[in-house]
Amino acid sequence: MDKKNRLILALDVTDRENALRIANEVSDYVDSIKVGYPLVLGEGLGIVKELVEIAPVIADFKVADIPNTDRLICEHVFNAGAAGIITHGFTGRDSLDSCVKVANDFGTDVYVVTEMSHPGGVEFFRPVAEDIAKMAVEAGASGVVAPATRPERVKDIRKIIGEELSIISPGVGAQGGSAADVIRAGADWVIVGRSIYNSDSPAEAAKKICDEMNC
Ligand code: FNU
Repeated sequence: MDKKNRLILALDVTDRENALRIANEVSDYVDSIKVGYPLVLGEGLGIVKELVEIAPVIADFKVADIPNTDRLICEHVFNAGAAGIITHGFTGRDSLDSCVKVANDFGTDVYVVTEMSHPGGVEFFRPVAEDIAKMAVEAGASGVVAPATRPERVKDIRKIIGEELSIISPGVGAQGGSAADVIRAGADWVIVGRSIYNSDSPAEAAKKICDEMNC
């Protein structure tokens, strides 16, 4: 992903019309658009084919299954045109290897969740986040997902993964995190949803976050 704006839009609206309108409005300010279950279950995987005309798409399916099922999911997502996919890591190395192999075949990216950004994200993830980050490096993932709500954890995870892997970081705005703080802590991109797509002016909201990150 080209690092121009350091901003990834989390497009969790559920209908095509709003999705395309918002994506077009913010396209100058985002490096990628993240789609997940809300939009794809609402509109089908075909929405990815439409969105890639506007910006590269990351599919946030938090893939977490056996290697064969993971492979099938990744193939569908990359055949639809996505440039990247978010997977879980707690399913183990063989499952992650399966996703990375498909991504390598397509020339696309795998981002592995280390510790989730919501309050419950510390309950089970906290003790394993570092191990998952290490595994992401060893498996040849492109990057990891780490919480903007806890910049200190982004710092910890950056120490483990080094400079080669990217950190994409959700939790800015609606979840309480600050874009400038988490970029300073070592994140490469912030992922922002509600603060942009619920705004009266998504473009202005996106621009404001970009401006904040010139830190
Ligand atoms: P917003 N997301 C997250 N935390 O929030 N993929 C994680 O730990 C994680 C994610 C996603 O709060 C979430 O599903 F691994 O409205 C949503 O799509 O700004 C987005 O990041 C945050 O949305």
